Amino acid sequence: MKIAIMGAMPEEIAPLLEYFKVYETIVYANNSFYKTTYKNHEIIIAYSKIGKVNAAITALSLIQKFGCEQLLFSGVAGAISKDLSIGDLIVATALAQHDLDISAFGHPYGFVPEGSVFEKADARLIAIAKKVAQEKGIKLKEGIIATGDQFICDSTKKEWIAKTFDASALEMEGASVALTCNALGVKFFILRSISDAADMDASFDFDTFLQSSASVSADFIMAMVDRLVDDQA
Ligand code: 4EH
Repeated sequence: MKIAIMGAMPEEIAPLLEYFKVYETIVYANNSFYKTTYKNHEIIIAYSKIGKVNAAITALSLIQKFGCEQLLFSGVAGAISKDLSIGDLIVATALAQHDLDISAFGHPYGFVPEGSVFEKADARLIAIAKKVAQEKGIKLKEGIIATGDQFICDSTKKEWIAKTFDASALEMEGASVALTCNALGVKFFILRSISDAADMDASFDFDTFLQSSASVSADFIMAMVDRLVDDQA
């Protein structure tokens, strides 16, 4: 089985590259892809660069160019839900684009014709994650993640996203990865560890906690990968 592990920023995949140590670098579509073998399975790791378009290009490359059959996203997010603190983990049950707006024509926020507001994540991968979390005694929250091409550092904007999409966390790539994977029938899993609360302190908190929260997410992804390859064996 070929597994893709994707992040948006170098910091989000650095712990994974460190874990695997030996990998081949392949340049494609103005991006680097890192190919490694783990317990007889091929794993391709990449960071997309920030934002929905970059993330869609990378997800599509991982699927169409590299033939990945499952995609795991690892990274950080801004918290919306009050029970998410810095370093906590959230897995997306569904994702929406909070900055997609043709409401002028009577459509709901996040909706375009022939699309849907929410892209659902794979139930089996979420169930595996819950099992892994339980076994390791790790707190793992499930919820809706809202995605948009904006770093949110404003409580009013955050509250609007919270109530419009019933979202628990927000970031800048997940929904476009979800849309890409669902369009191509590839199972995906979006995991984020909290780096900030998307409020007036967000940019400071983000800089402070990016590395540590990215590591929390990457560690959990590695536990997931172990489970996925063991299930296949
Ligand atoms: O990839 C972008 C990064 C911030 S922008 C989205 N990531 C981190 C998740 C995230 C986030 N997204 C929106 C964490 N907190 C968020 C928030 N709003 N409050 C960035 C940061 N540093 C350097 C360059 N770009």
